Amino acid sequence: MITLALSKGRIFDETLPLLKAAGIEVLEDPETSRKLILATNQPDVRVLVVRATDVPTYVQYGGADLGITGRDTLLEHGSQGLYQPLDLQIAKCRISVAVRSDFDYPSAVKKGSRLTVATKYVAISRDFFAAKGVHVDLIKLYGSMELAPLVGMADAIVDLVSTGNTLKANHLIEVEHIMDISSRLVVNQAALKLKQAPIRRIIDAFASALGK
Ligand code: PRT
Ligand code: MG
Repeated sequence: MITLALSKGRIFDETLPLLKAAGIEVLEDPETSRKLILATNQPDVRVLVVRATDVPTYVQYGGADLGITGRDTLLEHGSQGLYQPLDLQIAKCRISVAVRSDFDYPSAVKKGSRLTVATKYVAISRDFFAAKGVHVDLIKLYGSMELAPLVGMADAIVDLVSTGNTLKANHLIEVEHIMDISSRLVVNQAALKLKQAPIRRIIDAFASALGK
């Protein structure tokens, strides 16, 4: 049995064409089914539906052989024990610093003042501001980061941006582009040894679907 961990939503949707290229069709829709283990047309391939931030954990501990997860999630989680053979170029976005449009970020940074930053991405933010020599107080949030500057809780946020509509709707502007994000295929290293042929077949099918 080959077990693949996926999160519902954009990653699941954008993975379907890649699975199809590997001859795998998921038999149920995670948006309507309450099942957490989904069968596929291949009797020896199944899909686990897990929280996006839990995908690396499932693969690391062998609950799943493979998973698909954002580079953001991998950087925050760490990638111990994970083999990362492919950048799948799906669920693309960027991770940025954003502030209220009336906040003077360049002078705050220049003056060396301490910046309060609200984010789900504490590790990425810590590394980014440390490399710039900016002192930050980080506030960990789990969602709706955009609110923090609006209610005076933070000077800035570090969050994912794709169209920019969410920032715009909340009167925030992007002031720094930290890095580009896309999703990666991650593989449990022990599973890769034990189930080499079927796992390689999936990696190769994904790679050729990506033109690699
Ligand atoms: O939703 P849940 O709390 O369960 O988990 P999650 O938010 O971690 O999962 P999900 O499915 O929303 O995101 C999974 C992965 O998709 C992320 O880890 C990213 O790698 C990738 N991805 C790509 C995105 C986006 N684009 C994205 N736009 N994840 C989130 N967003 C959010 C962003 O946080 C912001 O709130 O969409 C909003 C911004 O979008 P725009 O288009 O308004 O700029
Ligand atoms: Mg989400």
